[in-house]
Amino acid sequence: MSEPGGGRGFGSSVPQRAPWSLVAATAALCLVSATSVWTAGASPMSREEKQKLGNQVLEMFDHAYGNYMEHAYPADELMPLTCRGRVRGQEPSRGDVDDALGKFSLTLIDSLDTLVVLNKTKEFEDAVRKVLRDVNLDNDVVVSVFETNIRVLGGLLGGHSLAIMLKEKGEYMQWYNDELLQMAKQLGYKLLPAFNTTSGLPYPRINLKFGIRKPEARTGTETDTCTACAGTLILEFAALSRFTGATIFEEYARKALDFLWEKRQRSSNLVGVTINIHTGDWVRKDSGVGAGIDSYYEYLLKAYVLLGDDSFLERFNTHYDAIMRYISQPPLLLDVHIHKPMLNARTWMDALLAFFPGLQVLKGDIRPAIETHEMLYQVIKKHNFLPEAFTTDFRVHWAQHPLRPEFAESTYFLYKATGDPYYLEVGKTLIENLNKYARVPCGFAAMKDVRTGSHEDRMDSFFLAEMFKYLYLLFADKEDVIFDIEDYIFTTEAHLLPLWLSTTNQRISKKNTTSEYTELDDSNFDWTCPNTQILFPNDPLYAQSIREPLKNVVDKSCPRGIIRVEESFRSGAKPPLRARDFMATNPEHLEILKKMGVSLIHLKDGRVQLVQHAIQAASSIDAEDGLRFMQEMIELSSQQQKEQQLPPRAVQIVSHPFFGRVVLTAGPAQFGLDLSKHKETRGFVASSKPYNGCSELTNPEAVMGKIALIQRGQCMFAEKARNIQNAGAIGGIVIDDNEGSSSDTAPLFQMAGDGRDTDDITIPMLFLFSKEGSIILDAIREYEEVEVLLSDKAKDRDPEMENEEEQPSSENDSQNQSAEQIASGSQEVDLVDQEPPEESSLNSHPESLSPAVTDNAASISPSEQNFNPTENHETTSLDGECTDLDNQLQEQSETEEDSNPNVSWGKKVQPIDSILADWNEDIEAFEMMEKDEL
Ligand code: DMJ
Repeated sequence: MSEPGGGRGFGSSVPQRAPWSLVAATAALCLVSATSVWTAGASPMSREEKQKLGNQVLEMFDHAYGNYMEHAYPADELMPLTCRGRVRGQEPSRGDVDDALGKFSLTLIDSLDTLVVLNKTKEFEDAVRKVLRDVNLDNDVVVSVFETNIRVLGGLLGGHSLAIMLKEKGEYMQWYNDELLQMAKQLGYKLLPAFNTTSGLPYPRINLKFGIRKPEARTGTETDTCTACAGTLILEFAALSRFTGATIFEEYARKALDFLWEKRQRSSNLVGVTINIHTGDWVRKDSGVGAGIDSYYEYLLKAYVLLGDDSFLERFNTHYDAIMRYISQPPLLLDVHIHKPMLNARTWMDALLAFFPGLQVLKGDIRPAIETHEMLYQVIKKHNFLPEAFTTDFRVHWAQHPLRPEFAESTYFLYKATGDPYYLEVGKTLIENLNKYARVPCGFAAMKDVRTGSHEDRMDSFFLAEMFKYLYLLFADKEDVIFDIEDYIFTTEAHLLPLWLSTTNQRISKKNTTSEYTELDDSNFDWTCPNTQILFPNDPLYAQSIREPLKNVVDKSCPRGIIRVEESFRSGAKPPLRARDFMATNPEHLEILKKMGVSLIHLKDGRVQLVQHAIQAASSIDAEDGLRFMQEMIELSSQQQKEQQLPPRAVQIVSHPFFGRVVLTAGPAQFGLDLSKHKETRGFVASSKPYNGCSELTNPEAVMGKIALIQRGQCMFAEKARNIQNAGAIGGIVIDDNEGSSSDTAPLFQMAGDGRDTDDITIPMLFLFSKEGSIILDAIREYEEVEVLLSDKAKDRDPEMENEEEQPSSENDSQNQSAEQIASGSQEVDLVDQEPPEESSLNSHPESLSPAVTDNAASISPSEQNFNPTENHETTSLDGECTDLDNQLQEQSETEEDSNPNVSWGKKVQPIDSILADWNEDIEAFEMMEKDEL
């Protein structure tokens, strides 16, 4: 084994023509000199302030890690709202998301190298001992191969890398004898059976104890996997091979990569999102840089950096060229079809693509990195966090945010590349938002809905593995980290692997499939990490000058079609037809439709269906206009649909020790006080008697002036509301009687009236699923007096209290003070009013996406015809079956109380198969994100 730090370069395989490739090793190296050339722009941040922010990150990490260790360990993850461990099988299943959990103390392993980066060497030593003592890798549990590789194998290898570094320094870890590496090897062998396919692509899941296929394994029947799932193994597997000398791991990972490369779409050089692991056929042919593909690209470039193997760079550059040609529309990155790469596959972006600017820095392509990062930052400024998906005109498409680190990662790399203090300010905002909106007494909670500020009982392990590393390193000077970070490369989970591995145990036979297809010349290297002098030719304001034109890109966004309209106006050409202007009775419009390949089908029931066949368009420009028109039509219709729905509401616990920190997602009512129009209602809670609220209350004195808690069931919602209102309650919260139900696992719905006039109900009523409701009930048991705020969006806490709580006066204070102690400083919370949410739509669950549009045509066409736009494929009938989505919605409305036809999201909606097909594509994409990548 080479000496750490002994072989910083790439070994002899690095070509002479790329002397700069040494600086490509990490992004930090890429533009080191840029820091010193910076002279103006955003005000520089003082060393003191950077240190203060660094200390704040340390305190936040302690809060997250300390609560995990105290309340969750040895469970895989912390549930920060209920303050306990998430143990698979003991909580309601969240579906594929749970495949990351293998009963192997995931968060502890994922946090190992973070402890060293954050200079917590003593804690690292303790943590390693715990892993060696407690962690069992032989559980009868089916886990995701991808997640287990990046989080657990990567975590063990990152821990090992830093353990040997510390041991060599001579102070800590003197007892360490490669035990983490032995565990990593054991895990590596456990994952190998997944590769037993003819293609060499791994099965997506494996049973840690029984492997694949055997009946006991309960897995091995899958046929598809995502590209990132099959293509994100090489760093960990190669490191394992090189650390141990067992070449099989690197060989298997290379074989999977070789197969993906072979299968790329040859004319576009793009890959799809999902591939059949047996046949190699693309199952999903859309292609972007976010969910499902992201880290495949990342690993090609980083494999080159770590292993010094040209073929990886060649492949990366070939793909990168295609990405920049088809997917990159700065500042946007939009999915396309691999066979028709000029056509966008969707009109929204997902949050996972936020890692891409960081990768572009490593590549050395700074301009588009700055542009995309700036766009993402503006979305964050609007919603405090990056929603899981947002549209091209920056509306929230999927409102969840599980504290993902990708944006922090890109911010760190851009700062290293540009030295522009603007990126420090960005990091500061991220820290503030995390403390303000995600911090709860027992850790940090994911956002269930960035618009309402409501929480989810979830703190994913990647939050500790990645977020704190990148934030800490952003503010750290070289001397703040006890080793040289530039000797390591970050895996996709931010685990650290030493660059000296490039020259160790290079016994793998390399099959260079690349040159069969790509003619290599110097241009293949053109983009990669050029010299800093070329990037910043004496222009210290480089980054700022790129951001400037994008200053208001989000606030003043106009749909892309509008840009085209303006362009055509300037050029004198006729502007393309906009969906909102379309009238089915206007012959000129019908003519334009025809040119765009869009046909109009009059259905028997009087409705009209739109179908586009790009091939029938008069020209490729008309085909593009047609596609845009169809997309606009879908968006317009769904937007109108959403506008008819009530958005979710928030129940915020404001009394001690919560002080507004815990926010629960609540369903609204179609009757009673409308919280979006009125001020929020605040009050102490009291359980009604009878608890179901179905008859006159026997404890009016207890609920008088309070917010009554009532159990769901046995009578109509409106009846419950009348009974508690008559008893003097100022509001009501209906708690689901279905034990274990949660808005994590069930689509939210709105409570309907009882078919009678409900104007007499004047108090606000909200609905909580059982799990969210029990957080309030538990709080009553523990603290007796529990005060809540019912509103349309969680409100800020009192700024004074916030200062006391979140700006620790010294590092020691901050690290020793528990959140509860901090919070108990003030009982009086003066809540600040906020603007109502900007979107009136609700999509906190993919299932709640409203699928159809049919009743809204009046605003589009005076003829009150209904439109059924479909994208680019044939559709013949409107009478398609309801999809699962509709069935789920339907189910939600079939309870005894909610018999009103308007009760559940989208129930008013008439299903149309072609619209559903489009929405289903979105939903599938979301599901895939959950399934394959967290
Ligand atoms: C992490 O587990 C990894 O970064 C992965 O590649 C994608 N997403 C999550 C965090 O969002």
